[in-house]
Amino acid sequence: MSQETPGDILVEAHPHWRRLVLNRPAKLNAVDAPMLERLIAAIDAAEADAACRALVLTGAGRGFCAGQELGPYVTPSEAGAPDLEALAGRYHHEVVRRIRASRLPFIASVNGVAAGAGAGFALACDIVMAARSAKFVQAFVRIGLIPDSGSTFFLSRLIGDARARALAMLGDAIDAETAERWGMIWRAVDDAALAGETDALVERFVMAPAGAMAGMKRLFASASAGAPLDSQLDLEAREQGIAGRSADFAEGVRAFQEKRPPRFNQG
Ligand code: T3D
Repeated sequence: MSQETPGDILVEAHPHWRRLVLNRPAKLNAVDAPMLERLIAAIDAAEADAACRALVLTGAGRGFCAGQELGPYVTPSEAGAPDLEALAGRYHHEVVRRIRASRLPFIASVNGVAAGAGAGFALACDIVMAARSAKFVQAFVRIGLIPDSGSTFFLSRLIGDARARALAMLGDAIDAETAERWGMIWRAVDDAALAGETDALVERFVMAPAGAMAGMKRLFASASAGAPLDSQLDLEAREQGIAGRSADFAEGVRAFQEKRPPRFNQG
């Protein structure tokens, strides 16, 4: 494992996966534009590494991510109000777009509070695993904003309109167990078990057929965008054609017939 430490984004590189750590623990890993630029660059670098098969996103210290840093940059002043449309579009939403468009499975390992855009980043990931003490807060309304970073999209699809609206409009925190019960996240685990459970999960992705993972991401992107069944069936057939021509499929069938575990990603 190698570790780059550019400061607020730590990149822990393992042979076939990377852990990206949001690292501003004194502010519960609140983000600003330069930090998000570095996060985007770290995602792009993992994407460009053909050997990389999965990414873990987590936070340093007791928080996962407290959303946009509420500092001078976003504080309205005599010079005027900040341009939040540009800020969201160029930075926060680029993170969400990249996670969703990536060929790589993303695991959010939510070690503590995920608030505002921080909750959006977690929910954009393919699998969300959270420490039992972690909380999810649609904090936007508390400061007079609307939920961005994909929050209205993800919440209404994951937990339904009634709960999504209540969380967004009230800004109440929910704990990880409630989030699991509501289907917002994959699993809540004991705090002490989070790191180990995350590593066990990412190792499964390392062994999984990478082409099939990328195909699934394309399919879920289309399905969750609200594609009609007919076009989704066409897309599934096309993706299955790609998967069916892959070395991983040949290996998977052989392994099944030979009653042994498959060795994917060799071809
Ligand atoms: O263009 C755009 O669209 C902009 C993008 C907007 C997207 C957004 O994310 S808007 C939402 C921004 N985030 C928030 O409103 C959350 C603010 N934070 C909180 O509400 C609370 O901190 C939490 C509920 C997350 C956690 O509460 P708690 O009691 O566990 O911790 P704390 O004591 O409030 O915070 C600990 C420290 O982190 C504290 O600093 P201190 O007093 O110890 O020096 C606090 O100020 C700092 N901190 C927490 N969140 C932020 C922050 N500092 C700057 N920015 C933050 N977002």
